[in-house]
Amino acid sequence: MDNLSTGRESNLAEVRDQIEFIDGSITEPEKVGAACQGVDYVLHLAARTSVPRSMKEPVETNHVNVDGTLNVLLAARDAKVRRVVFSASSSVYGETPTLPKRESMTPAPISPYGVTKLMGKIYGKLFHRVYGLEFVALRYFNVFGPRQDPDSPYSGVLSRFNAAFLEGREPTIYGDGQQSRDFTFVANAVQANLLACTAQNVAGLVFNIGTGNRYTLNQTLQMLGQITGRSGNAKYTPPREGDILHSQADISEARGKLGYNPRVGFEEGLRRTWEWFCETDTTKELVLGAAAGSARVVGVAPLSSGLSHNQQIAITE
Ligand code: UD2
Repeated sequence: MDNLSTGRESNLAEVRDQIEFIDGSITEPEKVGAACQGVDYVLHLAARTSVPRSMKEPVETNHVNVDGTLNVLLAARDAKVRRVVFSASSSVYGETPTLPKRESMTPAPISPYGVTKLMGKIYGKLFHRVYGLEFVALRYFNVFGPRQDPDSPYSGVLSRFNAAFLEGREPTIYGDGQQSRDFTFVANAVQANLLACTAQNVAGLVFNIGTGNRYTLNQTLQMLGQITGRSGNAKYTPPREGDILHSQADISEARGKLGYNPRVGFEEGLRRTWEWFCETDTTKELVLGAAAGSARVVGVAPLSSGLSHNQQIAITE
């Protein structure tokens, strides 16, 4: 179930004939209720992401992330699903200076987004205690990878960097670029989700899902420059409000209790992400992968058209 507020249905092309896709939002209780019928595990990844967006629009962020999560938990409880796996966030650690972050630290979010992710976990633990609904929270550390939508100013930084490199623009860095993140390739997050469904004796617990390393934005640009063979210059602008300086996960809990083992490191993940951006490059010509085999090219928009990546995709379908 997805309301496609980010991403697009064509991302599902490879598996589209093996799944049922429900176009809907977690803010619609009837749809969530229907989606939970006959289901064993709920992987709850729906959210209004972005720290700066939540600073601007806290009410909307709260509505989706808190009210929506409550809808999911109620529907899962009523449908007697076996377990809910919730996508929490490293943003709940806030400015706590200690690195790496451990699950035992007291959360201290510094953005409305971080607060909503903390609330989701608190609600889930409550549902486990009060209603016996099995619940596991995964605190992701900056997940990135192919298909991440680069088109919003609120998109994840690596999707924006990749898009800028592809289009020959200088990426924007908020601050001095010395802030660091434990960038986590999406395949690692998928692995964590699957393990969290079936691991024994973990209901009610929260786990950091990262790699245990961290890279600054400046280092990231340099690596992307090496991978792409293109210039890694950037435009520096003032830091964003609510931005955390450094983030790095201690993943020993997830290793020990879930059997989590991040197999794709940062550099390899960055390389795969860049390859995906190149394969789906709509700025020069349309290279439709096998995954989008049913799409029909009806026109090609050059970069000079000023159309966004999304609009360019739209004219191919
Ligand atoms: C937070 C969470 C992350 C996830 C995400 C969802 C932390 C540490 N991480 O990610 O786990 O929940 O929220 O939205 O709280 N930046 C630039 N240029 C750009 C875009 C971003 O310099 O074009 C900077 C930004 O100011 C920040 C860093 O890159 O310092 C990462 O930003 P982001 O929006 O990708 O993710 P972040 O860390 O807010």
